[in-house]
Amino acid sequence: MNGPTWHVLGVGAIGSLFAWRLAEAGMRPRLIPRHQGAAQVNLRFQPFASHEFLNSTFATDDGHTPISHLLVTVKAHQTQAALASVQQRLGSGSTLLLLQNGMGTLDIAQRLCPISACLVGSTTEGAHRTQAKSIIHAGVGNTWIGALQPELQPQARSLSQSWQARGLEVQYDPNILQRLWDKLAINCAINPLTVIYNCNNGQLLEIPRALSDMRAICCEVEAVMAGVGVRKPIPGQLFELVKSVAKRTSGNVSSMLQDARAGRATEIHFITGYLVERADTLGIPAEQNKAILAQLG
Ligand code: KPL
Repeated sequence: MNGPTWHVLGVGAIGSLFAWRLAEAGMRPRLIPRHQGAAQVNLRFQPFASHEFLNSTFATDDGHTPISHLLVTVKAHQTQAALASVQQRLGSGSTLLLLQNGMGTLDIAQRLCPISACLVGSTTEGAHRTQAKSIIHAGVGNTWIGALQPELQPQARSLSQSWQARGLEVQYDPNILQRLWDKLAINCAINPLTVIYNCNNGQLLEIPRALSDMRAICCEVEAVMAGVGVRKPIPGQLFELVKSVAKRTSGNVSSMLQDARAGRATEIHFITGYLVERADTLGIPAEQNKAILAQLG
């Protein structure tokens, strides 16, 4: 049994990692590359803690078949254009799973695909792509799936169960909003700092100024999360979470640093920008995050 065909929109590091896992689970994903072209693409993976590289060939999208299951892993700022390009092929029976950094893309998906089911996920897996286009799985993390609309929660639960049954390591989280905010906090406190200090995630823990910036960012995010009502403020808890992710993904080049080094647009407006917007709405000062947004935005 192959199960449903998953189309993967966004074949960066995380999209490729999940496409690879779906393929290993026998699910034959179809990749939707930015530019239509070859009928298949070859990807080269280095599994976590391995020196070996594995090669895999993936079928690409044919550009017209209706899409029943869509994994959205494009950069947050590419969501609008990427979804608009497949919108006509999504219907009332389609399921979208957004697995992206940042917040605000669910609103875009619901606006563009109002009759499809939009589920959300959060992952702390660390992966990056080298110049030679190899995907390096540099840090093992966790992946949660859920839904922000109560009526879609059973669908999110059954999706994670069916992926688990195929050996994929994902979990259903009935409180996915908390996970999304935790991930936003992680991205606010790690990604921009790796750009400012031009270092891998783990090196942030060794640079005293970076560490104190990280603490300040976490305090501000904690205050906003409390204001939004998603996390009871236990002082220092978020800082510990962020440090543990930086340690677990220490060898990884954050996605924002990969983008900055390649001269591409970054997700700063969907990460720090989103946080600052919420802080302003709630009247919470977020000076450290505002300074970062001014520097990198
Ligand atoms: O999400 C990430 C990213 O790089 O975007 C982390 C978890 C920080 C891993 O690098």
